[in-house]
Amino acid sequence: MPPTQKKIMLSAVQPSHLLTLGNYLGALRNWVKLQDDYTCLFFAVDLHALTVKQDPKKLREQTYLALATYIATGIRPETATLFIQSHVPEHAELAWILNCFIYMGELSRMTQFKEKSARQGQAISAGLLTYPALMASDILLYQTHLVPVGEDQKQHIEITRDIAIRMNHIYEVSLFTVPEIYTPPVGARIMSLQNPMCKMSKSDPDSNSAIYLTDTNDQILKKLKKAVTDSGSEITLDDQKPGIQNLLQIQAALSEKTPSEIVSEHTGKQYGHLKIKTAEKIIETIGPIRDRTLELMTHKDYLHSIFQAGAKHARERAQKTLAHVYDQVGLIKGRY
Ligand code: ATP
Ligand code: LTN
Repeated sequence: MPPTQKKIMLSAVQPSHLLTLGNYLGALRNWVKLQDDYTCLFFAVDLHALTVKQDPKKLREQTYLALATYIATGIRPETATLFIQSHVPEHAELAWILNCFIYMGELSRMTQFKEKSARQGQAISAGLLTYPALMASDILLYQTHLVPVGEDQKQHIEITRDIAIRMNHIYEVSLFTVPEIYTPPVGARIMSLQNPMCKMSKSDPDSNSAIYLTDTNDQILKKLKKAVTDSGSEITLDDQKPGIQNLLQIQAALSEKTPSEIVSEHTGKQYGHLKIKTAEKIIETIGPIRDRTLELMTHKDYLHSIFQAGAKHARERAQKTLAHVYDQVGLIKGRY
């Protein structure tokens, strides 16, 4: 299909820590798989990362690292637009408008807000609450058709759709395309290696809970060996064994097989065997991505040139939507 006729696909990751195997299976590798069928925009949401406490130096480094990881996993910078959220000021500008069309009740019901604010104690930033308005802005600015994300982001895509429909209805004009979500059949929710009832999360303070995409082979093997499993010793598809289900999901996702096929491959084997095999599979996939990411991190000028060009291109698109929205809501034309 000629590039101009392709639909828009867009997604992003927060550079709030090192990227994880969950980010890879739930998001990044699906971007790679789908990239040829869409006009793609992928970015690092550094403004979103600020909703929880960040070390400025680390945030900068992690932002480079996120972009480097996108390229290392196979996103082609020649065809996809890669950029950093804060380099396109229209994201924050549209977010303000959207904030005026989202209800407090909707925001406070978000699972991510409830979970993250519970961890913050007294000091819960307003940004954590209004996070979905900025995310909706990220998506709606580009008239996006498809958003490939992990399962935990379903609620945020739903609220984005609701705002788009609401504003299109209020102004009786098509301000925004209503986006669809894509979640993968396997790997949409990888669980923590230390607590298989919780999602693997890059900001989990226990570094044994997650495989980072920059982990060495040795670290991967050690983390898998330490992974919390369940009582019993038989490898079966059983919801009462969440630790084992998680390892089966990871292996299935990495080998493009179903979890039951993985179970058959382990008939008569013990948990320890499953852990080693899972580690080997992770190393096989993550190893080359890690090496390429670290190599790209030694070429920051190259990375810089990619995300500078990406921001310029993204802004051209974003400005069109923002100008239309400003006009429709009744703001006097200024700089546009
Ligand atoms: P944080 O801990 O900072 O909230 P995170 O690890 O949850 O970070 P995000 O930046 O919020 O990661 O998510 C980036 C993308 O990765 C999203 O599409 C999200 O759905 C996906 N994702 C995150 N964690 C997982 C997981 N455990 N399994 C599958 N997909 C995941
Ligand atoms: N909230 C997302 C990250 C994110 C995003 C986006 C994903 C911010 N803006 C736009 C897809 C599209 C998360 O994964 N926590």
